Amino acid sequence: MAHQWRGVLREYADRLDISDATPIITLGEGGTPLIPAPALSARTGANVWVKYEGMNPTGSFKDRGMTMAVSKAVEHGAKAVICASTGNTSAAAAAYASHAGIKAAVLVPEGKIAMGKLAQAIAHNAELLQIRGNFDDCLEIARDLAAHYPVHLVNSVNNDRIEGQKTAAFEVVEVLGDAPDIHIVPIGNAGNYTAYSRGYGESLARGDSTKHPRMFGFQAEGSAPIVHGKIVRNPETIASAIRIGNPASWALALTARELTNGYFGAISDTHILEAYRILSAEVGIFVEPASAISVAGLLERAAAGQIPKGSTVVLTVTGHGLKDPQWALKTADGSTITPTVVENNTDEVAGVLGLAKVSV
Ligand code: AN7
Repeated sequence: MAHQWRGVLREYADRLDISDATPIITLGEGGTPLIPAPALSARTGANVWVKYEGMNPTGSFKDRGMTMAVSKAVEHGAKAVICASTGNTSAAAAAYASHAGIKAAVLVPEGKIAMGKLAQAIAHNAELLQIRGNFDDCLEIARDLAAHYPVHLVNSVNNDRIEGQKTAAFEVVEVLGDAPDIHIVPIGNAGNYTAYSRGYGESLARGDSTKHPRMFGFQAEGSAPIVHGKIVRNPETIASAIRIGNPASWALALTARELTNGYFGAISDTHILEAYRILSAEVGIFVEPASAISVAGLLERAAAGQIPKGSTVVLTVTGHGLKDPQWALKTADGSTITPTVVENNTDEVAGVLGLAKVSV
């Protein structure tokens, strides 16, 4: 009989703070594929793997943390959860809250989240409010509400989120048989950077791996507070998921970088979109722009001579391309691709495809 993956709380029950009193609110998250990327290995000389987190139930890595956060919220008697979001957290919060039969309220920056994510939150029956401000403003309000009203905060300032997300590192270690040499993630609030670092640290302590990977994290150039060491008041990037100027897990990320001899870098939107295209066209993996920054970061570090030949590198690509597909249809000069229209006729189609007829 086929074995069905049971979601990260059940699969890793022994490594999470859950008990018989914890209701397991799961949509089967985790167990995502770790995919070899020969085209990226060829470009860099490293042994490159892609952890495809878009394969989670709501299409992003946020599900790993949300199963934990919503399960613990329900255990504590919460009837409603709240979060601020650039889109993916709100989609996950909405889905897990609806599954649990509780309410979700989500605050998003007006006009700045991808259509797919907006649709998800509404489809899953969340109370979605667009705030006239950016993500950082939304988070401040969400924290304020959680402090003074009966709503449970499920942003990654809630440690349960980080705990759930650390399971991705466990999966990588199980598949590779050890930790990689380098692990690269996008950075928004730096929650995931922190979570992987914790997961790898625990794997090492258990004896499941022999080393801690160097953790590399990348922010978009117009939204790179950690890289530049100061809050960005008006963050800008086409990678809307990581348009964050004052990361919630900033301090934790600095500690994780120290611990792992890690690295933080900034990438331009142009290079993000180039990497986005390389990943979809040469590796066959479709992600949203924020996720492609892991690929762009790899290529930038390789060009700088900072990726040793033959080293094992894992890139986490955090969200599915179908959430924000418009970027796939844009050319480098910014115009939109319109597929060619052809008459309903085989010879016409063959002509447009440049096919010459074979004689039989
Ligand atoms: C696709 O949904 O912050 O550094 O509110 O959606 O752990 O914040 C999303 C973040 C990377 C950054 N890739 O992760 C939100 C939100 C994608 C994301 C990140 C996000 P963190």
